[in-house]
Amino acid sequence: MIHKTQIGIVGAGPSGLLLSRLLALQGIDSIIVERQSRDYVEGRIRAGVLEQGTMDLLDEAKVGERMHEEGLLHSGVELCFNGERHAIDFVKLTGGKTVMVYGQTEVTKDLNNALHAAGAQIVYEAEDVTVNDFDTDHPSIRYSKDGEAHEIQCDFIAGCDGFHGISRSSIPDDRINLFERVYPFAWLGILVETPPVSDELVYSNTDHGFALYSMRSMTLSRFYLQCAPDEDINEWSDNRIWDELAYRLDDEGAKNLTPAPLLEKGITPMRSFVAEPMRFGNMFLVGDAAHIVPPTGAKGLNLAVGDVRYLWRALIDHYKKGDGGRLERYSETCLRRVWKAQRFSWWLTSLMHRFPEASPFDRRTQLAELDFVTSTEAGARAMAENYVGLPFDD
Ligand code: RFL
Ligand code: PHB
Repeated sequence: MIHKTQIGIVGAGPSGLLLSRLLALQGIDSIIVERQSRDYVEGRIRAGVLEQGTMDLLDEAKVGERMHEEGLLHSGVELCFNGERHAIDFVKLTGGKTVMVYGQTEVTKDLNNALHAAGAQIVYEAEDVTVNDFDTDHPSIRYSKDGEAHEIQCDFIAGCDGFHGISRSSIPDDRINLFERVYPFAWLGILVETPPVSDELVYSNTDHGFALYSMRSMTLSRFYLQCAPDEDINEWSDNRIWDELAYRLDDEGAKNLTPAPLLEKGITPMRSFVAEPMRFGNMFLVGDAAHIVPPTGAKGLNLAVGDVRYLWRALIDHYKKGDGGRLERYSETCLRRVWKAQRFSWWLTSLMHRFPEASPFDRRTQLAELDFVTSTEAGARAMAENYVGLPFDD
C-alpha cells in the first residue's frame, strides 16, 4: 500500500513526536513509523532535566501546560565531594536561568496525547523498516505491518530512530565519520517512592565512585550509582543500593535518605558518540540517531530537541518561503552545538567519576578542579552556563 506525505519520520521518541507536532501546527504533513508499541515508548524511563530552550519549544508545540503545572523548576545543582555539598546557583550565575525537572516519559505522553487528539498518523509496531532513495527527490520509507507491505513516499526523511536505528546504519561507511568514546563504567539507576534528599539535584564524587540524587516529584526520587560497565544487576540487592547511596552522600544528606521499595532498577552504559555529517541528500539524522552523550550533563534530550528546532525552522523556510538555506546549513549548525554539549558532558563525566586507571595524582587534580568549580565565580559560571544550555546560533 502506498502512502504520501511531506515528511516521513522514522521513530516515535521525543525527537520524532516533537518534530511531527511542530510541523502539523504549521500545516506541514508527516507520518511517523515506530518499531515499538506506544506503551513501550511511553514506559521508558530516561531523561529528567529540561533546559529553558526545551521548555520554550514544548510551549511552541502547545504541549507545555502539564509541564508547567507538575514540573519542578530548579535554580541550581549541588556538587558533593570530600563529604561536603556545594551549591552552584544557576540563577545568580547566568542572569536568571533555571532548568525544569520533568520526566521524558511525561514529555512523550503529552506529545502523544496532543498528536492523537489532532488525528496524527503514527504507525506503531512497524516491522522491517527501511529508508530508500534519499539521494533522489523521491525518498521513501518501507515497512510491513500485520503482514502487509507499505511504502511512504515523501519529500524528506527525518531519521529520529535513536542510537540503534536504521537511518544512520543505512549510510555507506565511506560517507559517514563516526567519533566515539566508551567509558569504563556504567550507571545503576533506580526509581523509588521516597522524597528527594535535597531541594536540588546532588552530583557526588566519592572514593566509591559517582552518585546522582535526582527526582521526578516531591515524593518520587531517581538515584544513580556508578558501577562496572559489565555489572550484574543481581549483585545489587536493595540493601547494598541503600548502603551505597548513603555512603556516597554527605552526613546531613544521608539523614534525608528514606529507603523504600524500588519501582524500577536498570543499568545504563556510558558513551560519547557523534556521526558527521547529519544530512545525507534528503535524509536528516535527528537526536540520538546522530549523537549520544553520557547522561552526566543531562544533555541528550535537550540536544535532540535542539536538532528538532533547527530542522523544523529549516522546513518552514523551505515550504513557506522557498528558501533552502537553513536546510543546507542543518548539519553544520547542529554539529557546532552538539560538539559543545559533547565537550561539557565529557568534562562533567571526567570530573565526577572514579576512573579505574586513575593514579593518586589524577585523584588530587580532580579534587582541585572540583574546588575550583565550587569556590570561584569563573569556575562555577562556566559549569552553570553549560548546564542550563548554551544559546542557539540561528
Ligand atoms: P529515542 O528516545 O531513542 O527514540 C528513538 C525511537 O526510534 C525507534 N526506533 C525505530 N523505529 C522504527 N524503525 C526502526 N528501525 C527503529 N529503531 C528505533 C525507537 O523504538 C524509539 O522509539 O531517541 P530521540 O527521540 O532522539 O530522543 C533522545 C532521548 O531519548 C535521549 O537523548 C535522552 O533520554 C538521554 N538522557 C537524558 N537526556 C537529557 O537531556 N537529560 C537527562 O537528564 C537525561 N538523562 C538520558 C538520561 C538517557 C538515559 N538512558 C537510559 C540512555 C538518563 C538515562 C538513564
Ligand atoms: C534524571 O533525573 O534522570 C537525571 C538527572 C540529571 C542527569 C541525568 C539524569 O544528569
